[in-house]
Amino acid sequence: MLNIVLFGPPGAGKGTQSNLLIERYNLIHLSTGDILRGEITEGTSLGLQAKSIMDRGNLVSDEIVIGMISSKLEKHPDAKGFIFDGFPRTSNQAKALDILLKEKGTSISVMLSLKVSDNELIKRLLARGKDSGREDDKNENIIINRINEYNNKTAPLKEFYLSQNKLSEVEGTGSITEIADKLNLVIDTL
Ligand code: B4P
Repeated sequence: MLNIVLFGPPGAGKGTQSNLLIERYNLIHLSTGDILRGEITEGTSLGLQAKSIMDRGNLVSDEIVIGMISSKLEKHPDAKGFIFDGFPRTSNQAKALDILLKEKGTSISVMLSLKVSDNELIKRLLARGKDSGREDDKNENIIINRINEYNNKTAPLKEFYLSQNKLSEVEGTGSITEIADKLNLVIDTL
């Protein structure tokens, strides 16, 4: 199986690049952000709990997101592989993911980490906030909080995958196709 962790700060282009990678490699896309937003739209109790946390730019609890990923993995027993987009975001999530994949007899193939400057991230997210309706993209202070959450809780996961020899860092500034070409090159040489 080809199992990719697509990694990077908020607005790095994880969702954008995932959409290209799933087509090219025939993978199942698991975006915890999209799943959570789906729960909010449906008005589930999980969605209600998550909404105020996400609107402030904080991370939803590990227990909730690990449970979500576990049930999604079970729904795709015949998948050729998965793209984990926006997951894991904490060391507990990363450890849980390793265990869940081990139970399926597989493991993470690579972590593709997109590198983008803070100024570019803020610019991209404010631009998306103008028409996306996403509360967390509208206010610069909330975007900065998301970047801080990433730096404090999520960025250290690079060490976790580096210690497994699975980290590959890719420059995430440039055109969407240029970045996709660089990601494809890494995957094709695995
Ligand atoms: P996510 O939905 O994961 O969103 P994201 O980090 O904002 O975005 P992404 O990096 O995917 O950016 P995109 O491609 O869309 O998280 C939202 C919230 O959900 C979190 O703050 C948290 O509260 C919660 N959450 C999610 N997962 C969680 C977890 N595991 N644990 C706890 N909480 C969790 O790109 C952004 C913009 O840039 C787009 O407008 C795009 O068009 C543009 N863009 C992309 N590539 C570009 C390029 N090369 N050049 C210029 N613009 C580009």
